[in-house]
Amino acid sequence: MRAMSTHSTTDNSVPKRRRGYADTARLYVRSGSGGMGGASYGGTGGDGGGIILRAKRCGMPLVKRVQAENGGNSSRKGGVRGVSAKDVVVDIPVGTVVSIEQEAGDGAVGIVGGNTAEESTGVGKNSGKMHLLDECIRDDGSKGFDMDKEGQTLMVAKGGRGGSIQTQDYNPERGVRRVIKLELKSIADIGLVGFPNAGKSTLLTLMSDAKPAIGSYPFTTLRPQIGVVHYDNNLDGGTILETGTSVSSGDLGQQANTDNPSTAHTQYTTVQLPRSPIKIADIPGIIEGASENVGMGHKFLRHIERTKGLVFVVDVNGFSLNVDDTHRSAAVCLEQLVNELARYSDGMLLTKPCIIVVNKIDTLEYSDKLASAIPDTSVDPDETHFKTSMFEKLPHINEEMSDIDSSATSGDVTTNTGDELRLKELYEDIRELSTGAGLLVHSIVPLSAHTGLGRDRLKRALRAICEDTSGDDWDNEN
Ligand SMILES: Nc1nc2c(ncn2[C@@H]2O[C@H](COP(=O)(O)OP(=O)(O)OP(=O)(O)O)[C@@H](O)[C@H]2O)c(=O)[nH]1
Ligand SMILES: [Mg+2]
Repeated sequence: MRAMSTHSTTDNSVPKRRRGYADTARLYVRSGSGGMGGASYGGTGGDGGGIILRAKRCGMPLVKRVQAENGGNSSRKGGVRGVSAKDVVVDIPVGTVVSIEQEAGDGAVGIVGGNTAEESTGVGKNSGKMHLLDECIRDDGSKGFDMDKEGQTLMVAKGGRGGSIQTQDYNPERGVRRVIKLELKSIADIGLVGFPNAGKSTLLTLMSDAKPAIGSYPFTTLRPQIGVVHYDNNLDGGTILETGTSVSSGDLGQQANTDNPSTAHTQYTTVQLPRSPIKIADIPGIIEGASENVGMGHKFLRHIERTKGLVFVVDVNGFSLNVDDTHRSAAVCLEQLVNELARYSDGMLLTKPCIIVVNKIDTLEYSDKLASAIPDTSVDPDETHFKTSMFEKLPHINEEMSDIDSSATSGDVTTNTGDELRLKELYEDIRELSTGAGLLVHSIVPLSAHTGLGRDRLKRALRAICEDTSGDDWDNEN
């Protein structure tokens, strides 16, 4: 069995928390050519190293080029059998679709034969057979493969076989050079995470056309549901595209006189492009201990691994699983959720931008006034990119916003109610937690999935997250 070396994305030096989640990547791969055989004494050259992709729970590889060594030549003195080169293994995220973007060179491409994958490496011992990209033909005739199971391996460039009695004139086969395209499949743009009963499915119903089951008992949702949030151009602001038309100045509405620019002027029509809809995944509730497989366990978190962002949904009144269970405040629920997510796949879910929805705000006194006291940070994605937590820019609710009772509930409410204090405290707790955990919080959205209060703010925040150019830029910024 041949040795292998690994280009693991977990080995690089980019800090875990700030690594971006690029959806696509290109990888130039070059497998090694075989070594020369020895015609006069029947010697066999070593095989060239191959390039293998392995599905793991990780980000896209940061390397752009991967090259394997050539096999050693056969020699009377050094060894009748030349030394075979190591295969190179590159880890890529589970859920990546691999295809060939470009073949490089001429005769170097598509060499059939060479070492078989099973022989060449010990990779994927527990993950079944190694797949060979050259043998994975899609319906449209192109070569491509979906890496959707953890541990799956795919040989994307085979090493050339060493020259031997079986090859013409003992000449070796050459390696393969090609550009491989890696694309992450995504089931949804946004994932909802929260304790059971927080109102995730009710929120999905409010925001989208989905009709998930809703129940006043924990674990109503048993499998992921997808809802599509549509954006109305007039209400939600479509992209304005300006198109120019040259029109003869003395003859508006007639044929444009483009031959004589002095008499022509430009008229603009504005066109609103529709905002693309956003897909939201509602998954079963998570409770503390999920990483040890309590409740529904982590089974469903993989459905939100490939989203652009997360929405943490907490019930403003907190949560208890049953009457005998300890009651947890909304802030404690959020903390436990964050802890559970941190234990999942090295905390990769916490690298995504997120929104924190404080749901069931309608159960508070003066809910709409209280809701407006929480600053709206749903910036237009065209104007600003948020690469760090918005909380770093948000005011402390006590300092700059003075008191909720004067700024938000002026008029009919003059004193702090218990609800006001609770919301203030929650805001500060969330700020502390998100700063401590390094969350990329876009905003806190006070919401009532029942009455629709906060719906537009959430829509804007979702759009800001989805339209923000994520990915590699984040690495450079942080
Ligand atoms: N008062 C109030 N009740 C709500 C609100 N949103 C949801 N509820 C209620 O909370 C309960 C749980 O709602 P679900 O949407 O099923 O909660 P979930 O988070 O999907 O729960 P699981 O599927 O068990 O994880 C239901 O009785 C809802 O009617 C809200 O904004 N206000
Ligand atoms: Mg549900």
